[in-house]
Amino acid sequence: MKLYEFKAAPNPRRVRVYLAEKNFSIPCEQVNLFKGEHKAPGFLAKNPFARVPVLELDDGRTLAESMAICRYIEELKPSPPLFGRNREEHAFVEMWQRSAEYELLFPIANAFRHGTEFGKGLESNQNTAWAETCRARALAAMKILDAELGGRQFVAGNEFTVADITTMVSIDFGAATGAVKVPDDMKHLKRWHGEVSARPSAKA
Ligand SMILES: N[C@@H](CCC(=O)N[C@@H](CS)C(=O)NCC(=O)O)C(=O)O
Repeated sequence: MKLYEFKAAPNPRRVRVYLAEKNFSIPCEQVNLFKGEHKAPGFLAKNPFARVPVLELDDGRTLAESMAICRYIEELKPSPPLFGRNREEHAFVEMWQRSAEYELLFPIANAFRHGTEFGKGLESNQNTAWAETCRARALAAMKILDAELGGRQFVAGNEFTVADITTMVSIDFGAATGAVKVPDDMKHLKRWHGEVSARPSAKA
């Protein structure tokens, strides 16, 4: 197997953090998005959507989508379980992972792409009003997560899961790019962020 990824991008980091939690290593190849390498014919043959990460399987087939890649590895190495242990946990992890992706990661990514100087490299037609809308959506999602985390240790329950990975990577990307930052008064979200950031996998 081989993982095509880009160190500076948040979605590939989700897979890297996941692999670190699993203690599972896969050879990686960097695809530089700022140089447009994801739009070269060789890479488009692997993922016509021109996005990273992509996992190339041993038989040559390619699997795109961060969570599809993580699920594939989960079947290969079930322990420790990062998608939950039973029907109920699977469902709640799915809900919170998907909510983090849709309500946090996508708005933060768009606030970055449409509202920052660096984002111009990826978004030729920037729309700053859209960036502001996305920023407000991300802050609204953070407020909800802050309230949820007042009642439990991790995003989907009392175990660390892929829902924490997507949430942490989104928040870190928002902060690193200056697109959206967690407000200081969101104490539960900050407590949780401190804890997940202290895990060795957060360095991935
Ligand atoms: N849903 C996809 C999203 C992948 C994605 O958007 N990747 C970004 C990097 S974080 C990308 O490749 N962007 C290329 C571009 O915008 O041109 C996944 O999780 O795999």
